[in-house]
Amino acid sequence: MATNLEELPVPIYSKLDPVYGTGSQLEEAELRFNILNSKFSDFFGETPDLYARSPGRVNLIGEHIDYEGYSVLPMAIRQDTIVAIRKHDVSEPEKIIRIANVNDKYEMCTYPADPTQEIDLKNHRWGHYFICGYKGYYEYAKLKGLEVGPPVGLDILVDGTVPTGSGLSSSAAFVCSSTIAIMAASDVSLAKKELAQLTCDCERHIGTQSGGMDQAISVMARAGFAELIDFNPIRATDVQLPVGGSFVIAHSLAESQKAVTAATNYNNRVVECRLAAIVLAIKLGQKPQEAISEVKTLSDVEELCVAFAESRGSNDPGLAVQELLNEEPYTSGDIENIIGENLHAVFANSPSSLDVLKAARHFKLFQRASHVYSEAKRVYNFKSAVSSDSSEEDKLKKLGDLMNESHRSCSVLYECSCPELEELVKVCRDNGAFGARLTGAGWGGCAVALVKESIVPQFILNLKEQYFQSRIDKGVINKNDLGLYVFASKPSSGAAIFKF
Ligand code: NG1
Ligand code: MG
Repeated sequence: MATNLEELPVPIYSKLDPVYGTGSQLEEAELRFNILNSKFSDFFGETPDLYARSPGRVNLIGEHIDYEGYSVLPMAIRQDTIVAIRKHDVSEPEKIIRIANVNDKYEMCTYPADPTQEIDLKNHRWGHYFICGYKGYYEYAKLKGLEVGPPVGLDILVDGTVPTGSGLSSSAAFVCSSTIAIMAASDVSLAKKELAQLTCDCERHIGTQSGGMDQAISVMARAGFAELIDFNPIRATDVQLPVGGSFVIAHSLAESQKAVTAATNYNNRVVECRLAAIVLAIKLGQKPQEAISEVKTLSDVEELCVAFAESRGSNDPGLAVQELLNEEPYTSGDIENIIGENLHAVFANSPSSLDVLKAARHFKLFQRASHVYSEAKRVYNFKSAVSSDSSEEDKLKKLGDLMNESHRSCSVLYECSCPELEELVKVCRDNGAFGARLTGAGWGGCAVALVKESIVPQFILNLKEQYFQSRIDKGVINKNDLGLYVFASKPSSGAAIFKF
């Protein structure tokens, strides 16, 4: 059943409890907002106009397939980013954006108010993520012909609790809360599904060729549910997880800096998938020039692959991959021979793809395409296992198996794991998880494990002992911060605006 919530705008609240509930969580939130308020006046000598919050997420299944057009199944977590904003009056002389952070690890960043400024990708600064949202808002306004007036100065204060570089989408939480803050401060509101698309486009200004999963869940999540997110058009369908199970998130402590490693990791995989799709299309009879201009993703050639599979009595697009692509990595020369075009010409309009070509030695088309088609199928199997009429225990086992298969595919075929994640996933399974896998882009960051609810406290203790203790001893993390690196999470709610 579709929620239809995606047709509504981001809610505006005058109190914290619709988002932060009651008890200790509410108390914590009250404290955060008090600190935000007083630091805001310390920094800027004024009070904010409003606050926007957007959560991080954990992806339960469907990794590295959103940018290939396939559905994914994440849930929002309670950790979020709050952006406090004050828009200067046009009469105020300073046309500067000042972005401060409650955490003094992050120095204040300043930018000109000019929304057409280029983001300096060679010099990564944390404030760039706000500018992504800022630029995106003005591009949207221009596209829709909105009268938004000349750019003015902005005072911004950020408070983020999503651990960075962890695969929990601190970046999307920041980009979404920034975009929502600048829009709300400008009295512009739009339906969540449009906002999800816009914020996805916004984050691409940082130079990663992201799919839209993180922004979609951050904007559209509903408390108590995971969401099946479909793309083209973006849509969210509530998924009620089986009772008796709980998702535990644990950080491998290997930090993955996606904005910095894009050319060899994330964007490299996007390029490999595109090349795999073009080669498949040509092998399945499409004219090379037509394939190069029309085929963008593996989902674009799914129909052709399925038709091929059907001629052999199957309906699995993976069969076309098995039979038509080589397991041996392809050199650029190999691919150019098949497609009859220079690779630099294929990607001439995408500077970040040209960076990938410069850095790549070869392209693993077989492995990447096999992962994508099989992972897309696992998402649907996960969704149907949840809604099947098996016992809750059987459902949990089935979900765990699918998570394990997903991890194996990420690790072996997509090669986006790392030694720390392998060790952590193993520790999770050894301690009784139904299943465990890396979550998010990988190459570091977190694992997610599905665990019987009744054993969660003991499970977390075991992880502390078997994975984290040696790292505490080596000084990698502080013992008192453990709660930030391993915790159980319930599905939390999506973006919201606060005006008090
Ligand atoms: P992380 O790195 O966890 O924020 C990234 C992408 C997602 C998706 C996953 C892999 C961004 C903003 N997000 O997530 O769209 O492709 O990797 O499934 O780049
Ligand atoms: Mg991210």
